[in-house]
Amino acid sequence: MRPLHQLQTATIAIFCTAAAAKRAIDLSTLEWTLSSPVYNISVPGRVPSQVHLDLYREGIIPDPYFGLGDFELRWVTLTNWTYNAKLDGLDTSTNLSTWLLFDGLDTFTSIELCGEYVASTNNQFRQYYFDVSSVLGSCSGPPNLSINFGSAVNITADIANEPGQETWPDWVEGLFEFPNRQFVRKGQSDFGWDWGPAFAPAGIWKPAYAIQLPSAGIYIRNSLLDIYRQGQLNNLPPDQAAPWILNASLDILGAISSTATLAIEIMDMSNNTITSGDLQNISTTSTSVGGSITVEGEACQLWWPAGLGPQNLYYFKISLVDGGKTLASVTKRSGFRTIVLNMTPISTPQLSQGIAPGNNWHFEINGHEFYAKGSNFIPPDAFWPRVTLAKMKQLFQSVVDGNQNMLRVWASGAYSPDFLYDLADELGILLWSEFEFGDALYPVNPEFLDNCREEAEYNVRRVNHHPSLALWAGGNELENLELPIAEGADPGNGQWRKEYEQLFLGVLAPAVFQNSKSISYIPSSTTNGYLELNFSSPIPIIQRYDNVTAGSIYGDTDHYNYHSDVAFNLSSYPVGRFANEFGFQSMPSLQTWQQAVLPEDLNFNSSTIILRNHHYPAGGPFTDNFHNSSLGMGEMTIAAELYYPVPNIADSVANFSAWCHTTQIFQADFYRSQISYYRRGSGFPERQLGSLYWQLEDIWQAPTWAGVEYDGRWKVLHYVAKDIYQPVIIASYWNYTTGDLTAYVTSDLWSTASGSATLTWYSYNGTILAAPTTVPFTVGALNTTQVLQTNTNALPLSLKDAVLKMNITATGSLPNSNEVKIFKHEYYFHDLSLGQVNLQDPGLILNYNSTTGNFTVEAAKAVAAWVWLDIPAGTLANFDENAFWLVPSDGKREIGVTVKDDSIGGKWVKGVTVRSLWNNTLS
Ligand code: BMA
Repeated sequence: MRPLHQLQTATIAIFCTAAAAKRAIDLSTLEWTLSSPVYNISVPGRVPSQVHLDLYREGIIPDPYFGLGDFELRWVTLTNWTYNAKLDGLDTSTNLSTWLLFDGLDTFTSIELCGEYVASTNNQFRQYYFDVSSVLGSCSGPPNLSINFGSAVNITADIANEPGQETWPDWVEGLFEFPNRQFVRKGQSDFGWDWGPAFAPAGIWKPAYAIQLPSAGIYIRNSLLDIYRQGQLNNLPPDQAAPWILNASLDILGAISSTATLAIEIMDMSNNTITSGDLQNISTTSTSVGGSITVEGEACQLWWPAGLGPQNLYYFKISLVDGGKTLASVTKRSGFRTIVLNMTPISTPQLSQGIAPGNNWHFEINGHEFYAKGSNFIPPDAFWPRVTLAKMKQLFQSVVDGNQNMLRVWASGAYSPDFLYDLADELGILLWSEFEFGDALYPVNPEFLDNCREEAEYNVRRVNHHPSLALWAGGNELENLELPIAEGADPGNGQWRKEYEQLFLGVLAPAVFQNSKSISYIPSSTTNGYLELNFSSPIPIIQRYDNVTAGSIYGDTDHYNYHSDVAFNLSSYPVGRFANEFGFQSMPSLQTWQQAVLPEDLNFNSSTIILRNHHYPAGGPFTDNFHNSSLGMGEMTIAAELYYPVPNIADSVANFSAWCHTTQIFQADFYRSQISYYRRGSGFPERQLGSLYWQLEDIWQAPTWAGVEYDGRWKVLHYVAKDIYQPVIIASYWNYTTGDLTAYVTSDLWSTASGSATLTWYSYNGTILAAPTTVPFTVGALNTTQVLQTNTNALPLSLKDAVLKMNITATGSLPNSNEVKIFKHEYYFHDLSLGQVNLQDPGLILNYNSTTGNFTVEAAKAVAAWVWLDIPAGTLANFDENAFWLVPSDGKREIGVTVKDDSIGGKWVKGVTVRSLWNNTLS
């Protein structure tokens, strides 16, 4: 048993020294009171926190995540709350300026100091700062700071009802629990989503400070570091031989003198200076100062994503200097890399390689094409202030352990905190990041657009230095879903597209392009890319939309089909350059349900369980292909019944658990089928170079698309994705209508790999039906090669009785490594429905070896389908592999385990059980 791999010491990526700042009071140190006069509640509050968290801690409300808390606690959401504290510790003796600085207020507030109104806020994602010197000057008695939070649900309803307010055609706003989310700059999924609860929380959700400055004092409130190749332009592959340009700027409180300059020092991780110098081309405004410097490449090692090379990082100390004196400085940890989303037209050389015409749509790291393997990251909790570094380390370690190198940080939660980017920098996880707009169209009045601009600039500047930052996208499913709905409802009306472009090309694109040359931007997560990219135009991007030529391929794809009868019909999958989301729901494990519902609710028909599934019937224009009209519960049940023997176990809890597990098997199998299909596309005319499934993890305990449950437990999906995301894989591709069956070896290595595939037909009783066939193969870099072609109608066997085991051994090298490695993978081809085949008792034997800390499992009697080792409640651990098939001739398979959280001193080992699909047939 191994302890969880230790990450590098968590770094504080940003050290701020504000030499001349007199005082910075952390508002979390004050004694806060949270109150509601309406409900006559007054309890201690915290910063950073949210109302629900404080009420729960103080015993006023039960655990919001338990049972139907999502519905029962709406009274908390529908009222106003006040956070109040005495602002102790201020220096009132001298002539200082005093500022209140909030890194995040959620969301509608009215702020008062000393009983005097200071300001109102209406954007969860902005940093707010207010000069309160004059208010303090006239303060009688101890300064009282009071922040009143209005109900976001009520206020957005009022905004929606304002005379002349914008409206959209039906179904444009993806509606979940509370309507009108498009009118507020707040986490859109706070209003409910199809995988999450609707708490619409309120509170001072990020750190806050009172800053006191002498007249020449400076406080750095935000900063930008952009590292790019000389001559680089966004969205275009740069010259990898060009020197690096470092562009830095500081956003400050206080006054910047016109003689101030900037200096930079680059240090390695042991704080040894590598190079230093003064920034050139200094430009100063009243709120910021910036400049740039050229750095020759040799001094610095490149940063690579996981599996593609090392994650080299450096410290960059940027100092504001005047008259030989350092006024303030900030140290950021960053790295040298270029990452580009290449959407250029397919070139003549590419056409001659067999790539279909149209446009590219793939990422390039340091000038190399690579296969992006990953998933979509949603908010890890409905209440961000309780998301801990420890929990995120576990989750991101699972990402890397799962052979993933990219996450799409989905558009309708909150901008990720720096510590998440820090972890991603260390672990090599690319974060395709999105502005928080999704599944709706948005207002375009000047106030709203200004608010969005402030939000975008702050966040672009805050996170730009992270080498893990891979892309900015304007929002989720706008061009493939919301615009077509609006335009379909109102054909010929150009208003919707014009408004869309105002926000996503007119406001958000410049927020990226004016602050960063290193990051690409797309307006919508799913998109056909641009028709034209011209940086001398005021708006550099002209979008392609549906301006397409038949036979050409342009963009990325989004695929949801809840008709599970076609789940394994390969022709139902989209052909594109990159799959940015696709998925299906499954139930969480019994162990997870036990955290959130009463014992009597542990059954499929429990209304608590059903009501925690928020994948409701949606209706609207996409009822048929996007949202089946049955509930999510029905979709999962139908799929389980179609493809597997369904459990009918006398013990009702065991039966429920087996059902939950069976829905997970279908989910994982469906995703595996798509992932192998997309990956094979790397060697097909579509030159497909990415698979990000929906969704990495859960926000709470519920039936969702996640592969990792709320507490970090891996579902079947995460194991299966880990398997199919290995660098060199074999998979079968079956047209079950014609019987055509092929198998391909696909590799995402950057050099050729070669080896052999062994194909063996087994009877379900475990006997070998025919001598194995061995097929040698060579598979090129980022390519695929066929190792089997047959037709199942011509086989001298019945798929009811026979299963094909395919396994490969290949030698090759990982990118940026000369070490020769052996890659192994196996895959079973079987009949469409395992409910119809001749499954038999596999005679599974599970053992634990206390010397090695490993488990062994064998199928002593017959073929075992979907072998599953189950960890009891209370321990967070994952096996090296799980959810695999075994045949008796495999003998004992040894399985390592990584323990992440064990509160019972290893006793859980005795509680591990093993099952396979055969168990579903037992009563
Ligand atoms: C897409 C995503 C999410 C959603 C998921 C499942 O629509 O972008 O908005 O949660 O599919 O329906």
